[in-house]
Amino acid sequence: MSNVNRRRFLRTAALATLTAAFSKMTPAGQAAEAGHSSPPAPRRPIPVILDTDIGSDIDDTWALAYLLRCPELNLKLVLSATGDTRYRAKIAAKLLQAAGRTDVPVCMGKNFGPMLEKDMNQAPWVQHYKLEDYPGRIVEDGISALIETIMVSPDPITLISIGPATNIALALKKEPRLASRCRFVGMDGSFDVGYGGGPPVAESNVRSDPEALRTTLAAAWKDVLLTPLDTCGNVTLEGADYHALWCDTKDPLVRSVIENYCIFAPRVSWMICDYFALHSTVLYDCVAVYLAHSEQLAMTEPVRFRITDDGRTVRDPGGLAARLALRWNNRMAFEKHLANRLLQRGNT
Ligand SMILES: [Ca+2]
Repeated sequence: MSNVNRRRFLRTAALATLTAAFSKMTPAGQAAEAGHSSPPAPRRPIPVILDTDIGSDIDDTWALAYLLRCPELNLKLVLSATGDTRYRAKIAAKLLQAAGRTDVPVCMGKNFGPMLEKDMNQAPWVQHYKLEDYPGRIVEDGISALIETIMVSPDPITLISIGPATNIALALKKEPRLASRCRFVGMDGSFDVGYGGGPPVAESNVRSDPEALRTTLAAAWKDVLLTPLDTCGNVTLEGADYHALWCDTKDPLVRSVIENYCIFAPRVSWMICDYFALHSTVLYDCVAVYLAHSEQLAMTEPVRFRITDDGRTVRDPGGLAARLALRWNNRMAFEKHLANRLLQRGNT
């Protein structure tokens, strides 16, 4: 090759390399190269499982409705936890049906038999509802369904636990490897703050089954993130946003939540809930659903702690490890976000 031809060849080869490199760039990369910004590519929805004791306190019902309004989350199944898990599954199924989400399997966790009528605070809502009429899948052995869903998922599942950890501990005993394939996000504990802003207490989910939560948190999860009462214990909807939800009778999902609240309010035994036309109860479980897709509005920190036999969570340098959302960056912004999602006011 002559010198002229060699230079021509090298110039052509260099140009071809540059052209190839540029053509491999994403449109965003090309835009950035050209000095333009472009919106970030949307993230794939996070596959989640909801383990819930829906049917006792009303916050689980709000939390499931909120989850269904989060495009960041892809609900793979609902698992009912503790007590009469068939009663709880009926509420979940009817709510999913109202939302048009019968693609979501409804699975029953370990059934502890009939509950007292006075503890089934939403029973009238499902009095005539039959699980057999749910158009989607109903699974009696929910523990096996939980394990199978996690083990076959190509993407790590985020397990959202908003009830006692009874089912999860049972699943871990059957298949310990499931933890390494999941993130765990739970509504558990009370560290510096208790109910109503009082001193730390034995929080209900922990107190109901302390041993199950010990077993659960000792497993090798990809990540453990908890909202204790310190953050979830003071979230409510009120004022104009609550009024908008109260009046949103055209939305079958929101209407179902409000129907449940109207049934729950005069039945609940542990508080006088005569304010149900004006504001919600404390929506503890909604915070766990939020933390499954964002931590922007809360501050988290790693903490080690032990779980006492009476259900208290006590800091202990040699204890279980988790990240805790102990304080809000902006609780009011979270309440606004929650109302906006339920009211389908844009993707904020
Ligand atoms: Ca709950």
